[in-house]
Amino acid sequence: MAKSSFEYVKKFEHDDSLLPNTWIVIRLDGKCFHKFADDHNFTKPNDLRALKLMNYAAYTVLKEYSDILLSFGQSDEYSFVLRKDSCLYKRRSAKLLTTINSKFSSSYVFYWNKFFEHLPLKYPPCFDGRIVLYPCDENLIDYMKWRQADVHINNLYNTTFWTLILKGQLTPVQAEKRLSGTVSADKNEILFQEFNMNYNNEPEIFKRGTILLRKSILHNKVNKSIIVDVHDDMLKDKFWKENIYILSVKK
Ligand code: DGT
Ligand code: MG
Ligand code: MG
Ligand code: MG
Ligand code: MG
Repeated sequence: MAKSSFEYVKKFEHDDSLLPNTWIVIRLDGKCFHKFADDHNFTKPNDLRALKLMNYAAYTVLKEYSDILLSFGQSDEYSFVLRKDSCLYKRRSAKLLTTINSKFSSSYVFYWNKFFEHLPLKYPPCFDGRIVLYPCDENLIDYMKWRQADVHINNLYNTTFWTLILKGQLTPVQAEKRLSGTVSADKNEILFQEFNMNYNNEPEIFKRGTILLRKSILHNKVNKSIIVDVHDDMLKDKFWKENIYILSVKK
């Protein structure tokens, strides 16, 4: 069939393929989830249903895209790490970001009721997304450590803040004042001395977020790859020593 005279418009599209042989990290984050959490009565500071829904939406993404080796989620965000040599969508940036975001977002809505049974979804949530490239393993590992360190800092603050309000009868303004200028050790002390709470005993999913990774298991004498969720400490070298194979898995 002859080309139409309109076809020249295709030349206006630009090549957005990502640099070869670099780690591709795609991070999604809920838009205005401060409000979304309030509108859907998420428990404070952590809502287990919401975290599990995020994990499940990410799981559907990993199931679909075998090039994702590892992912990490906390609060309203999820990061997906694609293999360095991935040729998925010819490494086209927009295609990767939009399809993965779309798969995640629609799964979040599709599986809402699986986790929030009788609570209706009041409006369609929205997630932003970005792609960051990391040239070496060290940068990628530091990225993962950075996101997990963020959970720790936020969760210790939020746990102490909401304990002061819910159990200590402080107003949010008073709680904020009480915590201003405090370091981690001070917050641990407040929880322990005033509320008999040992922060170390808080659920791992709250303190560390969730890592989704692929593990090979023997099933009926056949090697099978499964996706598992763990809450390990990525800030410790032990995690990377034990799991470094994830980064070098051959296609
Ligand atoms: P953004 O990302 O700039 O559009 O704005 P937000 O509001 O999404 O801010 P962000 O992403 O920095 O922080 C995540 C918000 O999500 C945080 O303010 C509280 C809310 N959130 C996330 N997980 C939970 C939860 O388990 N329980 C409650 N109550 N709120 C949560
Ligand atoms: Mg944000
Ligand atoms: Mg957000
Ligand atoms: Mg966020
Ligand atoms: Mg099409």
